[in-house]
Amino acid sequence: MSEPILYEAADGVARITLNRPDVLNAITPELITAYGAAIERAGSDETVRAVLVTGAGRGFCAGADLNSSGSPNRKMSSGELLRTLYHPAILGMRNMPKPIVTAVNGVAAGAGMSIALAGDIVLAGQSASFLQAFSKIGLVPDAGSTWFLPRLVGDARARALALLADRIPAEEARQMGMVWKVYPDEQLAAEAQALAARLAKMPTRAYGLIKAALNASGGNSLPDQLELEAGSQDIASKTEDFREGVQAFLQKRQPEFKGR
Ligand code: T3D
Repeated sequence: MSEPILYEAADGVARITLNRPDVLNAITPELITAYGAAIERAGSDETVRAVLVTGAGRGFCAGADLNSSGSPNRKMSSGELLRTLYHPAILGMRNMPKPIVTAVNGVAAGAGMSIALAGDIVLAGQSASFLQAFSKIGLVPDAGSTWFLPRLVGDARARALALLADRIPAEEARQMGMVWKVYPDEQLAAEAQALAARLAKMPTRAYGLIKAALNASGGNSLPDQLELEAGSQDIASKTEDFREGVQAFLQKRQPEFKGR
């Protein structure tokens, strides 16, 4: 049986591929366990400075595998499964102090849509689509969808998406604010790789601080957020990359950031 997650790292970019193409990369406990481990591995590898997540075949991820989710033999309840396997993976993505590009190459449904939206920059192929499939089978959105969606698309759209479970084409998802850019399908992989490679050459420590500040902003008052920014700037302004960035500007050349 092939591995449910493929992991390769080169030139500062870790590429994580959801790999059950016959079932649109539907999530089994084995897949989400391996995915969480891959996220952790990318986070702790100092040579990795950007992460790219995509799906094998014609789908990104069809959410929980309904063969295993619906099985009466399953050992864990839904809540246990989410708490022990999905949450570390989603939180691992959000808390990783490195940028994550999710390249949505086909349908992203249910928890697969949550994984897509947990990326820092979401790209999509023209034929990709987004589907809050949960209510269609009598479930509620999980793996972060009720947190990500209102923030990305606003409350009215989040409610309609969750309640109606309509399949939203990539371009409409971009217009709603879920997706940064949409590319012709045949260009998506190269564009996503180029973007991840570009991010891997940027000031990684500042990126980590930017992610942390944006993560905190939803729950912070303006004074608290200003304080957090000042503290983050204290750290960023002491990095080698800041010194290099200023020198490069003054010398009218491109900076060579080392991620330190
Ligand atoms: O307890 C818990 O686990 C709680 C956690 C829940 C988290 C969740 O994510 S709940 C939501 C689960 N996902 C869904 O309900 C989506 C189900 N899939 C679909 O609605 C459709 O497949 C899609 C809209 C995603 C794509 O449609 P389409 O027409 O492009 O493809 P298809 O023909 O339906 O699917 C292709 C194959 O993948 C097909 O297999 P076959 O007939 O070729 O042998 C289909 O059965 C399989 N597949 C698709 N989604 C799943 C799946 N197999 C298992 N689980 C799936 N989720």
